[in-house]
Amino acid sequence: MFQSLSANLERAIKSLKGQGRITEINIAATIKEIRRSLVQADVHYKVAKQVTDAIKQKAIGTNVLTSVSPGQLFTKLVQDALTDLMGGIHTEVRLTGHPAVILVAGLQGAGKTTLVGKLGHYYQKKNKSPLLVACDLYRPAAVEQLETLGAQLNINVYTEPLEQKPYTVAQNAIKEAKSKALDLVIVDTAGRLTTDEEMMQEICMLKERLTPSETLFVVDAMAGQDAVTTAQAFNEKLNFDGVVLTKLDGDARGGAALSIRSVVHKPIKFISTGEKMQDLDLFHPDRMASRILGMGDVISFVERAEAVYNETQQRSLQQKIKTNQFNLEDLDKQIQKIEKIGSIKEMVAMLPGLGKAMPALPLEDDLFKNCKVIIASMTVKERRNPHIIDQSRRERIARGSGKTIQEVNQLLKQFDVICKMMKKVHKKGSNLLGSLPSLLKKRSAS
Ligand SMILES: Nc1nc2c(ncn2[C@@H]2O[C@H](COP(=O)(O)OP(=O)(O)O)[C@@H](O)[C@H]2O)c(=O)[nH]1
Ligand SMILES: [Mg+2]
Repeated sequence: MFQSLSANLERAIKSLKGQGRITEINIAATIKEIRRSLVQADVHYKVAKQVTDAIKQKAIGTNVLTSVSPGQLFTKLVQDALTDLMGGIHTEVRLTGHPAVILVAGLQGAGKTTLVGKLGHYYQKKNKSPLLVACDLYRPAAVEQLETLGAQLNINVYTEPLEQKPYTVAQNAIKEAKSKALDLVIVDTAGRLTTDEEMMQEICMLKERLTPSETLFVVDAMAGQDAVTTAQAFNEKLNFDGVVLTKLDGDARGGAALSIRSVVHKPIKFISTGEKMQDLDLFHPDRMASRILGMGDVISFVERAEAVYNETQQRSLQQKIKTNQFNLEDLDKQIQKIEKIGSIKEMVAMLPGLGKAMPALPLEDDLFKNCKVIIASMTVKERRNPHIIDQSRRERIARGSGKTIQEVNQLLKQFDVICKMMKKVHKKGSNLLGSLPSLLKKRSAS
């Protein structure tokens, strides 16, 4: 995410290192570089100037403590300025009413329908019972897309024939939610341009009549300044409550994330970082700022890990390790869990220091694919009793998985190493993968 902005800011701040004192003269070049980096990331020139003026003013008025270098101090000042620019603190999504209603709007292709699925998934985990409503009645495929997502997530989807009016469908959906005691209705709508009067009237009317507790505007972060302009135009007509930025996993430069708040005066509430249903995070300005400055986002990582690991499963895993019963079936399950947290690339980017090294690392998302394919070709008995896998079984597994015998051998060897490692970690009183969230939390809190 925002790799070139991160690299440019870091370079700008580095140029200050070694300076014993902060003066207007020795920070001038750094300030200019920071401004240039922001403009290059597609932040509006005026906004970039406001930010760097604020940094400059604070920097000059600050005494450098002996314990921090001017570079460190500057990093902190930039982080604070970016955090402020993005709104300072996280703004909650408001869910009031029975059921609570979330209305989702935006341009075609912004990621609305995907978001409706993601929100359903997100709130289901928070013990809500959502109903997804297909109100994009202009394309049959849009209704099917939502139905597919609903089926995949095991969430109810409300649909009606395409001839219906969106308002009627949404209204009936709310009735249905009430009768089934579902407490959250998430309404998907058709993509529209702000220049299309009729379509804009339709969404405004939908909002007026449904009185949603949250109207979210979805926009593709890759559009940069255009995303900001579109948000502004939508907001003038629709007066939405918050923004969801999508496709931050792509090569968006950062301009939209950084400027929307200060230009449109509406908070970003969620960010979407991929096509999978779990690729959704709450937007926290401070975490985003630290991510931009290459300091990672441990807290979001921990939140995702916590959503995947539950304590009971963790204890039973611990028990298995203790009694030498950890087997290939368990390994397969662990791999699936790690994959649920996010793509490997995404996870690495969230961890401090690793993000920078990332472009150099050949991180493939199918890092575990070989393992999974080989394990899938084993019988249940083999998975549960890896020690019975002799040469002839290895040959059969290799044939079945389309892998070489060496690859099968390698997996089994790795499995042995993993088991030994886990036993060691376990002896030290820790509990392996599941302890990662709490370990990281401790570290980030200290
Ligand atoms: N890479 C990436 N793709 C996304 C993201 N959100 C949505 N998409 C993809 O963008 C395309 C359009 O999404 P869709 O939800 O149908 O957009 P809509 O027209 O606004 O409903 C689909 O192929 C989605 O899978 C995201 O955060 N990252
Ligand atoms: Mg759609």
